[in-house]
Parts: sequence; structure tokens; C-alpha cells
Amino acid sequence: MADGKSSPIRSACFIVPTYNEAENIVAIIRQILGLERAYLSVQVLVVDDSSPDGTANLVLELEDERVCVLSGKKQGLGSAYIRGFAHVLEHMSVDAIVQMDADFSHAPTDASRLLAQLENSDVAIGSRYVAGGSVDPAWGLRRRLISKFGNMFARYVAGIYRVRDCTAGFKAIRVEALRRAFPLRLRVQGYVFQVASLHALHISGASIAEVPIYFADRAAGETKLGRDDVIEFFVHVWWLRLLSRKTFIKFALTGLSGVVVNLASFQLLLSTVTNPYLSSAIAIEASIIWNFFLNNFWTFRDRAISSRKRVRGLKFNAVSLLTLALSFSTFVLLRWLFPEHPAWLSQLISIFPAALANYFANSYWTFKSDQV
Ligand SMILES: Nc1nc2c(ncn2[C@@H]2O[C@H](COP(=O)(O)OP(=O)(O)O)[C@@H](O)[C@H]2O)c(=O)[nH]1
Ligand SMILES: [Mg+2]
Repeated sequence: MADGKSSPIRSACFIVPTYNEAENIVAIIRQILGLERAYLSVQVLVVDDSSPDGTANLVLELEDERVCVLSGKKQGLGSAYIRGFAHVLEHMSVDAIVQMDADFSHAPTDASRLLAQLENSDVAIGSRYVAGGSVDPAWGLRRRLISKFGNMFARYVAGIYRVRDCTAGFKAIRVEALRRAFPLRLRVQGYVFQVASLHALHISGASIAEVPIYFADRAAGETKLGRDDVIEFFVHVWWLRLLSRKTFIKFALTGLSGVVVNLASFQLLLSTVTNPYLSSAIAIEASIIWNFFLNNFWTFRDRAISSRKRVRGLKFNAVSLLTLALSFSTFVLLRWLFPEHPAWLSQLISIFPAALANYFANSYWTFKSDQV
């Protein structure tokens, strides 16, 4: 968890996307509901894309109040998950969600281990590629290579280096972490959703852990992974790369503009207020406020507002106070040491140690992440 707090998971909604899973859906729902315990309530949300084989009807025939179906037209796995997430965030009150396939590749009993892991992290990935994890021996060399390559490509191009299984479809996520990462401006249709949503959780500061699982070959039916999914995958992962860079460039530009605001207001104040110390303090404060608003409404505007964000706001303010104190004392020290130098030079130099402290305090405390 981003701030080290951990509240127990007492309720979970399993989101199961389906397209033509009539042979599996009832059995998988029964096994999921079998995970219910006195301390854990379980619900199932099936997101079906109007499967021609009548998957949705089979779910409705169960007539179980813990199970519901979201029906839509066929748009792909990613669109289905985005609909499912939105439904949970808007209409349900649960502590966690579990993403799971309907075809028994993901064993429902493993979900308990993923949920248990949420006591210590925001996201738990059912991972095939950490020690103890594996895939069905029936997988041929070609399938193994494709999976490994796709995964490596996602890890290194999208920049989620520490996660071994970036394309995993079996995950438990704390709802508060999901809320912080969404509403994402995710424009994905297909399987790349797994990488895109992980990337969004990662950049929103969620802590991510991997739990080893055995990934079985599907029990019945056939894979829905299509050519469009593969093309979208390779294009979108590059887009994710650009997105991270875009945020970084915006962050740097914000910092630079803060320097300009600082110096411009300092010069302006110096000519009106004349007291260089008062001018320095006000100019530093003006640039802190400027940076805060630009970062909020421009650099990180894609990030959702949550109560955790308010805690971050407080931390951000505390860090800003430290920045103000450091910058101002540097200014005072420089004026004392070098009174013959122009005041604006002292003001400019005073920005640097403060900016450094600000960067470290913000990245290791305010926006601390367990990831890369
Ligand atoms: N709603 C929905 N579910 C899908 C779609 N494509 C795949 N799924 C479901 O996503 C899960 C994983 O799909 P699968 O074909 O098993 O992928 P594979 O394991 O990578 O071969 C299964 O439960 C599928 O029924 C889709 O377009 N819409
Ligand atoms: Mg499958």
C-alpha cells in the first residue's frame, strides 16, 4: 500500500469477462462462491459481450443475488473490463476486486492467496513468471515463446520492470487503489488492457506484489485472442511508454516555469516592497503554489481524487514548507556571505538545494511507491 496502512479485506467482487463460455461459466461461478467465508463475502460480476452461446442466460438462471451480469455488445476484453470496473466503482461497495478468466486457467482457490496478499499490498498478481509459478506443460514451445516475448516487451517498453508477469489476467486489487488509478483515460479494446491497467496502477503509486500460480490450459472452449488484439498490444505498449515520458516532460516543464515565476515575482517585489528577504519568501511561496496547481491540473490531471489524495495534499504542503524554509535560509545565508552579489542571483541559487530536497521528499514520501 502506498502509505503503509492496511485494512482487512472483508468483501470481494470477482469480475469475470465472458465470450462464449457456456461450457465453463456455471462451474466457475460455483467455485468462486465456494470461497465465501464468515469473514469474507463474495460477489460475482460477469461481463458478457452478448455471447451467441447464451452464457448470460445460464448466469441469470442461477438466480443468486450474489451474482449479476453486465451485458453489452462485443467490443473486446479490455472494453469489458473497463465496463466492469466502472460498475464496481459506481454501484458496489466492496473492499477488493478479483479479475479472473472463466475458463479455469485461473484456479478459484488461488484467489484466496491473492486476497490474503492484499493485507500487504494494493495489487496482487497471480504470476506465472515468479519462482513457484508455472504454465501448463501442454503449452508448446511456440506458445511459451509468444507469452514470454509479449511479457518482456510489455515489461521493458511500458517500463514496469519489477513486475515479472505484466500480461497476467489474474489479479486482486484493493478498490481504493483502483479508484486512485481510475478513471483512467484508457483507450483500449482488447487484451492489452492487462498491461494498460497495470501501468495505470503503477504510475498512480499502487504497491504491486506477485503471488506464484499454476496457469492451466483452458478447460473447455477456445481462446478468443485475435489478430486485432495482437496488433493493438504492440502499438499500445509503445503509447504507454510515451505516456510516462509525457508526464515526466510535463513535470520538468512545470519545475522550469516555477523557476521563472519565482525570479519574476522576486524582481517585481524587489522593486515595490524593496525588502529582499520579504521578497524572497513571497516569491518562493508564489512558485510553490504555481507548481502545485500546474502539477494538479496539468501534469497529473489523469489521476483520480480520493481521500488518500487528501493525505498526499497534506504531505505535499508539509514538503513545501520544508522547501520554503530551506530555500529561504539559503537565500539569507548567501546574502550574508556575498552581499556584493545581486539579490536575484542569491534567489536563483537558493532554488536548487530546495528543489533537490523537494524532489526526494516528494518521491520517497508524498508519492512513495514500492515499485521501480
Ligand atoms: N466480455 C468479453 N470477454 C472476453 C472477450 N475476449 C475474451 N474474453 C474472456 O476473457 C477470458 C480470457 O480469454 P481467453 O480466450 O481464455 O484468453 P487466453 O487465455 O489468453 O487464451 C475468458 O473468460 C474469455 O471468455 C471479449 O471480447 N469480451
Ligand atoms: Mg484462457
